[in-house]
Amino acid sequence: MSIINYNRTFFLKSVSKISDINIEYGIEIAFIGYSNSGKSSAINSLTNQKKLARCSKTPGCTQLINFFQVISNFRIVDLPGYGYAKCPISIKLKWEKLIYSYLRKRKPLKGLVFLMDIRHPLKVYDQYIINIALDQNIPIFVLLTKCDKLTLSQQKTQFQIVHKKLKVFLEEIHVELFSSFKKIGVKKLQSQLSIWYRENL
Ligand SMILES: Nc1nc2c(ncn2[C@@H]2O[C@H](COP(=O)(O)OP(=O)(O)OP(=O)(O)O)[C@@H](O)[C@H]2O)c(=O)[nH]1
Ligand SMILES: [Mg+2]
Repeated sequence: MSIINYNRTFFLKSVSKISDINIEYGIEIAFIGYSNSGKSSAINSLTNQKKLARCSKTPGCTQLINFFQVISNFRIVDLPGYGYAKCPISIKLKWEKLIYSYLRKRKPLKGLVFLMDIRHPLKVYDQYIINIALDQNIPIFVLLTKCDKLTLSQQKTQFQIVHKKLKVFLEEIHVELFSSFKKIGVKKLQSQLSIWYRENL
């Protein structure tokens, strides 16, 4: 099976409310995870671009959903990260509402790339998101990000812990080690997105 060319992906729009999306056709894959988990970096690696999705060392309180177009009826979506401690509670609540309503209501959404820092997997919010995805029958592809921060044997241990825990909830689980810095797992991510795209055509 040929992989889609992701290199020509471009920024489409940002919205702060679901009702502003205004695109109801095509197929969408969203990147979700804690703030600072590496979502924007993963999108840049996927698309082989340096600054498509902005990456920051200091996670912020932005609450925008960013849409990128891969090809005419295929989009990737950078969801605002959750759990950033320094944001006021009012902003956190708004985030939750935005993310939850996106996951619950978004018809073109056909898959979630679920990112967790390999050093801190399966935190409280992660479990909420998994439950919503299960509830809505949205398939999940798990990336254990920043794996370059651990030794190979630590990576293996973390992988096994996550795999074992997720097996309890998910019938079909895909967990991959991922590093945007070392370009680990990028091909697997590209293949999975291509599979989801074709399955939903
Ligand atoms: N070591 C290492 N650091 C990474 C990797 N990917 C991202 N980072 C760093 O982690 C920080 C956060 O990365 P982002 O891609 O901005 O994370 P994000 O999930 O988009 O964050 P928010 O937009 O705040 O939700 C940045 O300082 C990145 O340089 C990786 O593969 N390895
Ligand atoms: Mg980001």
